[in-house]
Amino acid sequence: MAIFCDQTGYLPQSVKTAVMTEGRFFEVVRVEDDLEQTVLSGTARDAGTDRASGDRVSVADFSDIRRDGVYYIRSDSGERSHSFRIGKDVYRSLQADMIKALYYQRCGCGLEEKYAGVYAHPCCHTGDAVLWDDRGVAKEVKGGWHDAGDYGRYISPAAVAVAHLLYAFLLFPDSFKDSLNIPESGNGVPDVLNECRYELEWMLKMQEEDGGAYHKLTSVMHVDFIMPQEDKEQFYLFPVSSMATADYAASMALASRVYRAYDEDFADRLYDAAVRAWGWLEKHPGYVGFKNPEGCNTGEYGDDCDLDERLWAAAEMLITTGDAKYQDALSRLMREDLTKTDFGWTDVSGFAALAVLTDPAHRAVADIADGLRAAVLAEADRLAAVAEHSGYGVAMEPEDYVWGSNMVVLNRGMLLVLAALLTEDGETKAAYEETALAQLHYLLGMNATDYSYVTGHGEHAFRHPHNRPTECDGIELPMPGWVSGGPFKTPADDVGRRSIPAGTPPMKCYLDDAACYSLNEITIYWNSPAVFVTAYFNAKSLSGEPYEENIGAVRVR
Ligand code: 9MR
Ligand code: ZN
Repeated sequence: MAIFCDQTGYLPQSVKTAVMTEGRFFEVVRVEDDLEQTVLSGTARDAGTDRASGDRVSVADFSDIRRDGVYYIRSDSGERSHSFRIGKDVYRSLQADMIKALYYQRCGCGLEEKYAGVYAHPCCHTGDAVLWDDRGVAKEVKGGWHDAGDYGRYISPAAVAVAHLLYAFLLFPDSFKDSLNIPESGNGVPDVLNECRYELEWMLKMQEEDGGAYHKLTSVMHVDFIMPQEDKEQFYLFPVSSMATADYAASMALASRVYRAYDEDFADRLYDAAVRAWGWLEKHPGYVGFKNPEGCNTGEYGDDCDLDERLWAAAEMLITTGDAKYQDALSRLMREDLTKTDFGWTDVSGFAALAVLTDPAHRAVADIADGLRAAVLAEADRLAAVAEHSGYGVAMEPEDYVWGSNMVVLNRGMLLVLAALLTEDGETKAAYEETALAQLHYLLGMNATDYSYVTGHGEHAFRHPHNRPTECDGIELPMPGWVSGGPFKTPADDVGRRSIPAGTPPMKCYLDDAACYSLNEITIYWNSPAVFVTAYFNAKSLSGEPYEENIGAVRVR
């Protein structure tokens, strides 16, 4: 028997639940100094058998407790949960750490002790890259974030990660006031934008003369577990793909809007890159895919459809430029059979909805906006129903536990946040928010493995990410703030395959083992949606409801 809770904690005004796998009677104990006091007792609600975990569960509701403090939950059979906090700032350092984690991925520069502490290391990956298709051509493409536990850098994941963060900043700016202690801190620009700029400056180098964006910048094979500065492999610029170029156009257009208020010149460079990328897309209306060449095992990020990427690009171009020609492109793409609600690297259609529906100037015609809004709300309702049937309150069906399932959880959290933003009716809005918050609770420990999937946050946080520097820096603990990929129903790495018996329920197919790259890697685009969801709740909790004001225009629609 066990009791699973959000190990970081709960906001005072929010719904608060924990999941018990046996037994029904529970007590919530408040801990202050050495004093323990039972502040609430009750009977957990039977929630039947949870399909994704196979667990028979009941749900303990302790929403009535609102007082700041440290608590834990115990059952009549003597089980106890990890301790957690109640307070309006419980997710504050979480958000900061999840953004700061990206700083540790910076490539092409040294990480100084002043900012990186024990994780400091010398400069890495400074050599020129050569074109995969024309080895005689060398280019300087230093910079950007290492994508994940490997040292590759890929355009689509980069575009998506930056977009999650920039939208979080645009919509919930009040939750981005903390300094991250990075080299640019104190320059008058919010640190989240400083950190994103490090990635964007690299992206600006990843474009060909004709506007196309290289699909990726990697070595041929992943290197062994060595520090980044020891990796002396040749890096290659792999061919342009239409998926990468459309993601590129979209993210550059979005970024030019965001940075305009801080740095006109930079915004102009981003704008120009976006327009040139769009030009490439116009000249190449057909799908231009990417497949890893024979013998290359670095990330592929393949995709057999580029229409959702083009849809996103058209939406961002329309909103950034106001030019009617993008309206036509957007209308045409809206007629394709595409989801409109995804925020992952393969399927980016949800960003088109985000762009159009949060545009204060309502640049998209009503037809388009109505179509997107209807799609968002329908998907939010579907997800709410899925979460309702999950014993853990998570909006995931058993088959949704794919490689990087925590990204799916968090992208769904984002969609629910967007639905809340679009909803006026107080009760419906609160229900969307509650379900969105439940996705964060799942991530932070209210799940069948008992792990908080964010390093350094929670009494039982995972500690062994598949991340090269973490494995070889000789430091016991990983940097705080990394989101694990999480359970995967059919593990693809040897250790995961060998150690997890066939038939294990999907939500339990997880190991906190650095060898498990398909279960426990970290990536920039698993952190970024977690920042988005967290930022919404921090904005609301730490400074009233500032987003109401920021997206006022949305609510009028
Ligand atoms: O996140 C990616 C996941 O959705 C795919 O199923 C998987 C296999 O193609 O690849 C993941 O991406 C990895 C990338 O290829 C290389 N860098 C590490 C990424 C995370 O595991
Ligand atoms: Zn590097």
